[in-house]
Amino acid sequence: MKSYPSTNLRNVAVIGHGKTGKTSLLDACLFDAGGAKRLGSVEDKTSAIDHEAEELRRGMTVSAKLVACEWQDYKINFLDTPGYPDFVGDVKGALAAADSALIVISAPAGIEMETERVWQYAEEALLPRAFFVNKMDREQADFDRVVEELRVRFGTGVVPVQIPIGKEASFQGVVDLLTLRMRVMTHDDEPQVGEVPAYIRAEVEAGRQKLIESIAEFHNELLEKYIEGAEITEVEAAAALIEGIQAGKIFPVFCGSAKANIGIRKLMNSIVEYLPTPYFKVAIGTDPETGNIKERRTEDAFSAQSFKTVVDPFVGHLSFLRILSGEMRGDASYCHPNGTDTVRVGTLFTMRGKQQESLPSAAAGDIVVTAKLPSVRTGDSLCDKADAIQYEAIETPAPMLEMAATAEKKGEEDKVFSALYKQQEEDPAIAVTKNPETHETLVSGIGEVHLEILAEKLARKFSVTLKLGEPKVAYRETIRKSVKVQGKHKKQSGGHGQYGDVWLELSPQPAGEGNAFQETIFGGSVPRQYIPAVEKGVAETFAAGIVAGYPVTDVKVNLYDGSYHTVDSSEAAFKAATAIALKKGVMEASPVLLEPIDTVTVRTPEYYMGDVVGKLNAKRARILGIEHVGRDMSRIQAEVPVSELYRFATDLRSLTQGRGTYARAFSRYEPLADPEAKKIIERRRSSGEN
Ligand SMILES: Nc1nc2c(ncn2[C@@H]2O[C@H](COP(=O)(O)OP(=O)(O)OP(=O)(O)O)[C@@H](O)[C@H]2O)c(=O)[nH]1
Ligand SMILES: [Mg+2]
Repeated sequence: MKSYPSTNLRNVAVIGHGKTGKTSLLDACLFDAGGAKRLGSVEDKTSAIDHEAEELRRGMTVSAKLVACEWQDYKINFLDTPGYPDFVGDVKGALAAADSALIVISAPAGIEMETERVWQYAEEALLPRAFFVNKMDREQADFDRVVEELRVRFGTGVVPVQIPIGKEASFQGVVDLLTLRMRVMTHDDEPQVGEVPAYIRAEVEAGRQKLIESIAEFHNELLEKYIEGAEITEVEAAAALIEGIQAGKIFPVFCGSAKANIGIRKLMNSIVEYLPTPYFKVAIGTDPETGNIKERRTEDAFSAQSFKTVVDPFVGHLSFLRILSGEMRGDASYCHPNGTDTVRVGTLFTMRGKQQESLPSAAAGDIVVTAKLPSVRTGDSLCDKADAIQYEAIETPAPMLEMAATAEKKGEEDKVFSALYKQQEEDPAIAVTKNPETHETLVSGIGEVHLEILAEKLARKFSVTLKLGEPKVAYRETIRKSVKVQGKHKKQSGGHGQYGDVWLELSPQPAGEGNAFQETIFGGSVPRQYIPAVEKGVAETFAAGIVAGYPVTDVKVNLYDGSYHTVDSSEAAFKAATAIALKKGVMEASPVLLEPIDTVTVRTPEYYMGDVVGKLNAKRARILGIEHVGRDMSRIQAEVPVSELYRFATDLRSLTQGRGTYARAFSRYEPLADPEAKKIIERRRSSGEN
């Protein structure tokens, strides 16, 4: 593909609720732009974009794609994104790389759960936004109703710039309200392009009038002219419209049908005309040496940021880069301020969904793909050596669901975990940690589908089977009162005997202090050389646990008396005696189980706040506070036992129509009351682990 100058580029993130037809829309764009020989279909599994096995199996996008379309003398870099909320990481990456967002709406369904959420992400990314009302060919498609809904939810800046001709089965084309040109599909599939016919002229005129009114509302000069009744030319209206869109005040609405390939060419024309070029973008970063703020413009030295990484044993390591300034060339070396290395870039590519195509070079504002840069992670910067700049990392969503990871096949642990780390490079929303207390490897992600697909990807790409299960809770044991106990280990029948005898005083330490060991032996009742063995015995017995096999904590042990035998005493005998004393002592000292408690911060629409609080209460939570944040959101702070938090992500999603999110952090340990404590002790005993 040839390279396009910055002014002739458009970078558009295509976002929206699942199944609204984002991928189908881009299949149609690709076909109309000559980038695909036939019109791909998600339904028939012939999409040029959704092609990964996990996508074909489910009929949904799980990973963002670059879909470059050459349209007239422009290149539109579309970024297709998943609608399913577990893949929000890819949506945010795409928004970071784009200059505008196209929000796809299903005409029969109108605004859905994710519509509001993606709108908010695009708003936070300060991107101009436009709507595409898709599926106009479907029953119950009602353009006017959808527009009304959008205006109620997102304000009067939402303005249709097209109107549909016909609807449902008879939907046949769209009229552009500014140019007053239309394009309709006729029965023999030959498009008819031209002036608006007489029978819809009145409707079109009314739509145009409304459009001009709306544009004028956001443009003082035009408003004056409008009030005076002066004529507003098409050029004036278009200029004001573009200004309003780019300022994030006007949100144009387009419509069509991806499946019937109607309205798609007009959409691409409008994208070229109305949506921003990257030419004027000013990127802000810092000097990696001094940390001072730096600005970059199109003509400055080269800089780029990676917004997505693909790791695949067949395709290799692909980095998706957004060029923020200067020109990028293939076969060149660039500075990589996030690492210590200089990276050597090979061929530059663009992608039409799954298909790669090489590029001779790429201008500022373009989106390119490079292979074999394993040190470059998502969010990293690349730049000219002479004038280095580093951009702020791209936000990764906080994981909400944590599961224990093991290998299905014994002995494959290393293979599974190394595959897991590789996949994490591709998907930074996955976190892999090790719990030092339970010795489990934990994998966290956004939700169940996210982790399910992770396991499927590991199987397909690395031929390993990852097993996911409920993580063990890291309970602990402690005591409530002080006791004195004796432990005596004595075997003296025949041969070399064993003899160890200790008196220990166990007492509770303040919570969180940990264990302590002390000796106050007087007169050598336990000889010096055996004291380290006693201390070691304490550490080992406490680590293995006594009541239910969980580590004993916050206990002070004082070795204050004992006895020995000149021949039969040994380190091993004193260790054994210590274990006997502790097992008896802890059981006598009012032992309790401690459970970990997390502080949880939930964000939910206010409307669902009551249900969420109810759910938290059922999970033995202590509500610390409820605050009003933003327009209609609540923030709930609570302390919740870790054992109750498993699958909370799933509960929260179903309670809040997918709009609630939460973050958690370890707070402290707290005594666990019966009957929970009894249940855990029973479970542990019956599993034979203790
Ligand atoms: N009738 C009709 N069906 C459509 C249209 N566009 C898409 N579909 C169908 O809607 C379903 C979902 O389409 P996709 O393109 O996969 O939707 P998506 O928004 O990419 O979905 P996710 O990737 O899951 O977010 C498929 O069965 C499409 O065939 C349309 O304009 N008209
Ligand atoms: Mg899709």
